[in-house]
Amino acid sequence: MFSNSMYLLLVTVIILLFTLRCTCTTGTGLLSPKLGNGTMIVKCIEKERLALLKLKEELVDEHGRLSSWRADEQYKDCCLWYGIQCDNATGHVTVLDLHGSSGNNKSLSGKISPSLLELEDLEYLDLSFNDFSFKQVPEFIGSLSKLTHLNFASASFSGLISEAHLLNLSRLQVLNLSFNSNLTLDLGNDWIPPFQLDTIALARVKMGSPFPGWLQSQRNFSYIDMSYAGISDTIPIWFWDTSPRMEFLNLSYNHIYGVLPDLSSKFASHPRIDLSSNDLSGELPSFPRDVKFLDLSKNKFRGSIYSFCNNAGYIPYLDLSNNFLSGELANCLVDGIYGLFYFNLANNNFSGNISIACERNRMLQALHLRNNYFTGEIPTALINCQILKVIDLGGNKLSGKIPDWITGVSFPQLVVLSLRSNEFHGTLPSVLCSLTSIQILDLSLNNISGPIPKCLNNLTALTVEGSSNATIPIMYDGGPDITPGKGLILRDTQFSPASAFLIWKGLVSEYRNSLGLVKMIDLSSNYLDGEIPEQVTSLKGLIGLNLSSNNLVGSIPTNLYQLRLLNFLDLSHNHLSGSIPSTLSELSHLGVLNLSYNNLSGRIPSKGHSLTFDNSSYLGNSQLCGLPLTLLCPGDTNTSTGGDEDGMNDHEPLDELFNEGFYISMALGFMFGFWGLIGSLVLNNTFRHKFFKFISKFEDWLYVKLALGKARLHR
Ligand SMILES: *[C@@H]1O[C@H](CO)[C@@H](O)[C@H](O)[C@H]1NC(C)=O
Ligand SMILES: *[C@@H]1O[C@H](CO)[C@@H](O)[C@H](O)[C@H]1NC(C)=O
Ligand SMILES: *[C@@H]1O[C@H](CO)[C@@H](O)[C@H](O)[C@H]1NC(C)=O
Ligand SMILES: *[C@@H]1O[C@H](CO)[C@@H](O)[C@H](O)[C@H]1NC(C)=O
Ligand SMILES: *[C@@H]1O[C@H](CO)[C@@H](O)[C@H](O)[C@H]1NC(C)=O
Ligand SMILES: *[C@@H]1O[C@H](CO)[C@@H](O)[C@H](O)[C@H]1NC(C)=O
Ligand SMILES: *[C@@H]1O[C@H](CO)[C@@H](O)[C@H](O)[C@H]1NC(C)=O
Ligand SMILES: *[C@@H]1O[C@H](CO)[C@@H](O)[C@H](O)[C@H]1NC(C)=O
Ligand SMILES: *[C@@H]1O[C@H](CO)[C@@H](O)[C@H](O)[C@H]1NC(C)=O
Ligand SMILES: *[C@@H]1O[C@H](CO)[C@@H](O)[C@H](O)[C@H]1NC(C)=O
Ligand SMILES: *[C@@H]1O[C@H](CO)[C@@H](O)[C@H](O)[C@H]1NC(C)=O
Ligand SMILES: CC(=O)N[C@H]1CO[C@H](CO)[C@@H](O)[C@@H]1O
Repeated sequence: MFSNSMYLLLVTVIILLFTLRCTCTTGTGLLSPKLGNGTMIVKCIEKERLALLKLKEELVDEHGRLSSWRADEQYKDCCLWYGIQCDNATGHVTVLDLHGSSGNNKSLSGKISPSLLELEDLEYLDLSFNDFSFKQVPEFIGSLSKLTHLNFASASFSGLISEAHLLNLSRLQVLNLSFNSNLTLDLGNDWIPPFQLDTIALARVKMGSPFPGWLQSQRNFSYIDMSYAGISDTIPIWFWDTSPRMEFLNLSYNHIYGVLPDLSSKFASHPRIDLSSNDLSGELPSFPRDVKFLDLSKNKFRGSIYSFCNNAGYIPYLDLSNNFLSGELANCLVDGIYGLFYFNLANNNFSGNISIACERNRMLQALHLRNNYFTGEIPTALINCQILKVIDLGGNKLSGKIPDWITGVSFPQLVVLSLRSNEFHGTLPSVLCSLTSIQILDLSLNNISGPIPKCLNNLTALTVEGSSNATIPIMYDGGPDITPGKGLILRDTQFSPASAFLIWKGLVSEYRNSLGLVKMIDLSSNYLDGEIPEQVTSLKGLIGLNLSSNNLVGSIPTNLYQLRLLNFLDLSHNHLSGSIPSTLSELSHLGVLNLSYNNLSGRIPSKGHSLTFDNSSYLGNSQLCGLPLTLLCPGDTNTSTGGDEDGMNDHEPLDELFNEGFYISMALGFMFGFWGLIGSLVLNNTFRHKFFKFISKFEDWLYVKLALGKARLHR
C-alpha cells in the first residue's frame, strides 16, 4: 500500500516536472516541439548545442546556410537546425550533414573546430562539396569512434590521411574522400584497419604506386573507386577474392599492368567494372555474364574477341576501344553478346565484315567501330537498330554505296553519322535528308560523286540555331537477365553521354559533354560536283561546314551569311567561281575561313571580320585581289606607303614578340583592368591591329571552348 502511494507520488512529481519544462519551452515559442504522446520531448543536449555554435564560429558561411544555427532562445533545439539529426531517444546529435552541391558556389569554408568532438554519438559526417582551401584533414576526426559514414568528397582537403586518422573508427562503413586531388592516403601496407568498409570511394586520392595492401583486410565491400590514385602495379591475385559483394569497381586512370585472371565469378550480380586507361595486357579474360558496364578501353589488350564473346552474355555497356584487339567479329554480335546499348571497338585492329543481329540488340544507341580494318558493306541488319543515336564507322575499309535505307524513318534519333575515311562510292542518296535528328554528318574522305542533294533544308535539327541539350544521353540498364523474345524490363537505368570524334580545324577532338551543341556537315575530299545548293543556307544551326577538295562549281551562295553561328567554313580546293559575297564578313563567329584554290575573282571584302584572316584563306585564286593578298585591285594604292593602318600583314619582325601567349596575357590584363598599363602599347597602330585581331580570335577560341567544351587531342 505504502509503496504504491510512493510510486504514485513519484510519477506525479515526474509528470509535473515535465509539464513545467514543457510550458517554459513552448511558452518561449519553441518551433515545432517534438511533442509525442507518452514520449518525452527530446531536445538537443546543451553541451552539443554549444559545440555546434563553436563549430559555426570557425566556419565561413558566406551564404547563410547555417542561419538556423543560432544562440537565441527560440532556436534552442539544435536538433532542428539545418543539417542536424538527433537520436530520438537520447537527444545526442547523430547526423551532421553539411554537404554542398556540385556546381553551386554556396560552399562552406574556414576551419573545422575540435569542438566537433563534443558530438560523441556522431555517426554520419558529410562535409562534401565544400571548400576547405587545401587544409589538412584534422586528426581528431579519428576520435569520433561511432562514425559509420565519413564523407569529405570534393571538399578541397589536402595533405595526408594516415592510420592515426582512422585508428578508432571501428564502425566505419562508408569512407568517401573522392575528388580531393593531391590528398594522399598513407596507410601502411600491412596495416589492419579496425573497420569493414562497405563503400570505398577514393577517386583522385593519391595512394602511392603499390597496390594498397590494407585492402586485403576488407572482406565485405560492395563499392570501390580508386580511379586516378597513382597506382603503378599489378592487381594482386588476392584482391579478386576479397569481397564477394563487389558490384562496382573503378580502377581507371592508373598505371596498372599485367594480365587479368578469369573474372567470371569474382563479382556480385550485375557489376559495373571500369578498368580503362591503364596498361593491362594479354588476352581479354572472361567477365561475369551479367556484367552491366564494362570499360576496358585504353589498355594494351591484344588477340581476338572470340573467346570473350563466347563467354559473354547480356552486356549493356561495353567499351573495348583503344586496345590492340584484332581478328574478325565473326558472330560476336549475332549469337554472342546481346542486350547492347553502347558498343565501342574503336581504335583496334579488327578486320572482316561487320555482322550484327539487332533483334538481340534492339536498344543499341551508340555503335563505335572507328579506326579498324573492317571491310564489306554496312550490314543491312543495322536497319533494325532503330534507336541508334551514334553510328561511327569512320576510318575503315568499308565499301559499296551509301545505303539508301539510312533514313529518318529507320533512325529517327540518329544524331551522329560518321562514315569518314572509307571506300564508299556512288552518289549521295537524297533520303539522307530525312535524317531529321542529325547534327553531325561526316562523309568525308570517300569516293562519293554526283551533286549535293538540294533537300538539305529537310535536315531539321541543323536548321535550328542552338540546341536544347548539351549532352546526348546513352541510356543503359542492368535489369535481370533478359532473354530475347521476353521483352525488356528496364531496371536501374543509367546514362552516359554520347561522344564523337571530329576533325575540327585540323585536330581530332573528342566531344562528349557538349556533343549536343556541335552541328556540322563534312563532305570534304570526295568527288562531289555541281553547285553548292542554295538550301545549305537554311541550315542555320551549322557551326562547321566543310565541302573542300571536291569538284564543286558555281558561286558561293550569297545567303551564306545567314549561317550566323558558323565557326568553320572550308570551301577550298574546288572550282568555285565568281566573287566572294561581301556579306560573308557578317559571319562574326567565323574562326576559320578557307576559300583557297578555287577560281574566285574580284576584291576580298575589306570590311568587318574577313580582315582577320590571313592570305592562306584566299591563296590559289588567281583573280582575287586586295588585302591580305599582295595582288592590288584596280585603283588601289600601294599599302607600303603606310596609309592604311589596317594594312599590316603577317610578315613582320614583331611576330616573334607578339606570340599567342603574349596576346593572352594582354587580353587578361585588359580584362582585369590594367588598361592604363598597356594603353600606351595600343597607341601603336601595328599593335592595335594585332590586338583586335587577337581579340577576335580570342572570341572564337572562347566560343569554341564554351560551346564545344574541352576538346581532347587524340592520336
Ligand atoms: C499518438 O498521437 C497520434 C497523433 O498525434 C495519434 O494518431 C495516435 O493514436 C496516438 N497514439 C497513442 C498510443 O495514443
Ligand atoms: C525519430 O523521429 C522522427 C521524426 O519524428 C521519425 O521520422 C523517426 O522515424 C524517428 N526515429 C526513430 C529511430 O524512432
Ligand atoms: C553565387 O551564385 C549566385 C547565383 O547562383 C550569384 O548570384 C552569386 O554572385 C555567386 N557568388 C559568387 C561569390 O560567385
Ligand atoms: C583512440 O582510442 C584510444 C583509446 O580509447 C585513445 O587513447 C586514443 O587517443 C584514440 N585516438 C584518437 C586518434 O582519437
Ligand atoms: C561520395 O560523395 C559525393 C559527394 O557527396 C557523392 O556525390 C558520391 O555519390 C559519393 N560516392 C559514393 C560512392 O557514395
Ligand atoms: C556484409 O555487409 C552487409 C551489408 O552491409 C551485411 O548485411 C552483412 O552482414 C555483412 N557481412 C559480413 C560477413 O560482415
Ligand atoms: C571511373 O572513374 C573515372 C575517373 O574518376 C570516371 O571518369 C568514370 O566515370 C568512372 N567510371 C564509372 C563507371 O563510374
Ligand atoms: C595492327 O595493324 C597494323 C596495320 O596492319 C599493324 O602494323 C600492327 O602491327 C597491328 N597491331 C596488332 C597488335 O595486331
Ligand atoms: C563479307 O560480306 C560480303 C557481302 O557483303 C560477302 O560476299 C563476303 O563473303 C563476306 N566475307 C566474310 C569473310 O564473311
Ligand atoms: C523534304 O520535306 C518535304 C516536306 O516535309 C517532303 O515533302 C520531301 O519529300 C522531303 N524530301 C526528302 C528528299 O526527303
Ligand atoms: C532534351 O532533354 C529532355 C529531357 O532531358 C528530353 O525530353 C528532350 O527530348 C531532349 N531533347 C533533345 C533534342 O534531345
Ligand atoms: C602537399 C601538397 O602537395 N599540397 C598542395 C595541394 O594542392 C594545392 C593546390 O593545388 C597546392 O597549393 C598545395 O601545395
